[in-house]
Amino acid sequence: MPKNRKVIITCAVTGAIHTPTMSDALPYRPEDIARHAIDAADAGAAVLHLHARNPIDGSISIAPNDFAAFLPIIKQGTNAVVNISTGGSLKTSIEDRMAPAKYASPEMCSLNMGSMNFSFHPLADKYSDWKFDWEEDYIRKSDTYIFRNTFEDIAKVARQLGGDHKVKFEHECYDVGHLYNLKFCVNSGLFKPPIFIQFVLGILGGIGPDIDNLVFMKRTADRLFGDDYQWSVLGAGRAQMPLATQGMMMGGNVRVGLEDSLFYDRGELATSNAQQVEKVRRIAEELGFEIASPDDAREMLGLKGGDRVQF
Ligand code: KMH
Ligand code: ZN
Repeated sequence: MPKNRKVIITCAVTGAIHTPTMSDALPYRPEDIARHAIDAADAGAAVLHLHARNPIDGSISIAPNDFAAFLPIIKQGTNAVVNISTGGSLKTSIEDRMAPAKYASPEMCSLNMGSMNFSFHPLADKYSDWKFDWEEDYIRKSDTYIFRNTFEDIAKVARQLGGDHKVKFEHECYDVGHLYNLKFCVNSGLFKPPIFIQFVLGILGGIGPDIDNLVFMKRTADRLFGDDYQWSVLGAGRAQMPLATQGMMMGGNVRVGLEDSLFYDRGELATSNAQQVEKVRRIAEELGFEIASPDDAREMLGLKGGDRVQF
């Protein structure tokens, strides 16, 4: 009997897009980030994609201290792979964005594969009563943000985190051009197979969340990387579950979590990260796939191991 294909579920727990006003479920205190992460892992997430927040007002933080407040709790509570964002702020340098990962030396980090507009300003008009002062400005002004990820930035991350810390990257590709950027970097010797690509669909500034676009991204990646890559897909907002489902049927892995969508179903907010993981797991199992354990993910992605992190 052939074995069922294993699907890696990544859960992105809090991110840097949504704000506390948008959902009471969005975790920002360290104990809440840790609990959401552990519950998501218990529900089937093999990889936890993590950002930090200011514990008082939920604003975006890339301070290593704010990561240090939850990473040891997560390590105690689960064997899941920890993936730390290097894209956690749209306003700071790559050096600052790498600081949490340099402190923690995790098994994985995100690495964004091109500079782009990255905006969520249309969300601002949906809310009037903001919980914290920083939120409205942050959301409204995102129409001015340029998410800087130059070739030089990418090479710095590759050398310092990939080289020194043996981190494996979640290469976040928001458009087809980012796949070509990645190919250039692979040809330059910055990254070794198996590479792990996250197709990111539905961010304003990137490619739209259509199935045709997922097919286009996948075909392009097949042409560029052949068998030397693994892939996953995240659809922002309401595209999350449909694209995850389509992605699994096309041979991919999936990412869910409140970072990418606050919803459980159309018009219904999710109550937790674990709830989204449970849903995508149910869909995967109904489709006949097995869920990859953290150790399966380590083998599939060629990770250094949970005993080689620094937190
Ligand atoms: N929220 C994602 C669309 C990162 O952390 O490096 C973008 C993201 C970036 O995950
Ligand atoms: Zn992220």
